Amino acid sequence: MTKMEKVEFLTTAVNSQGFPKNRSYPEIAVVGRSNVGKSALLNHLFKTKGFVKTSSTPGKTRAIQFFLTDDTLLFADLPGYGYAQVSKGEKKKWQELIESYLETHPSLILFLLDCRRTPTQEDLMMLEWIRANNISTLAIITKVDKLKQSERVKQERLISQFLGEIPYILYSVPKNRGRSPLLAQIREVLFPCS
Ligand SMILES: Nc1nc2c(ncn2[C@@H]2O[C@H](COP(=O)(O)OP(=O)(O)OP(=O)(O)O)[C@@H](O)[C@H]2O)c(=O)[nH]1
Ligand SMILES: [Mg+2]
Repeated sequence: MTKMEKVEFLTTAVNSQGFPKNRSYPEIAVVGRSNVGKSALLNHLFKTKGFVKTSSTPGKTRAIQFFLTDDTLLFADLPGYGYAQVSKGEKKKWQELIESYLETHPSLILFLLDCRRTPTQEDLMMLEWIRANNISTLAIITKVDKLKQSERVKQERLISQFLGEIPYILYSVPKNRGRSPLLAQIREVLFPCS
């Protein structure tokens, strides 16, 4: 179920008309600010390199990419918010796209936060939206390889205070950290009886 033995790219959506027609699978939405590591996390989870597009240029993912794994689970890689270098009109379009997707109520949200950063106003808006809509959420603190132990502990405390009751996992793609606990959590939330 969460073996990640088969990974298929399903479709790209720039608006709600582009969402997959078959919505009978449990869906996992990957959200967070631009450059936080959403696409890299999915490649790591899928054990695919370069399959999900990652970028050193923030704000590159301007659409939602949908993936189906093991014929059972749908992943949505959402565009990142908070990228300053885009026009107001474009920002509004992305925001509408993210909102229209989240309103379809995915089964689980993976809410990514960069370990080096203080959560922003937009992260707070996301958190409040998650609470208001009561959707199962797992936070992922990304890029933990980028901080020394002492700094990491400090940042973990700050971010966990921000998250409150929401559970979180520390993640690093190059150190191969966080993948197994994340898969275990996904199983527990989405397939509790299996
Ligand atoms: N050191 C390190 N770098 C990472 C990690 N995860 C992601 N990155 C790097 O961070 C950059 C951004 O990663 P992406 O996965 O493209 O970020 P994104 O959240 O998908 O960005 P948008 O699609 O623009 O919203 C890339 O250069 C990744 O290689 C990590 O765990 N450790
Ligand atoms: Mg991306």
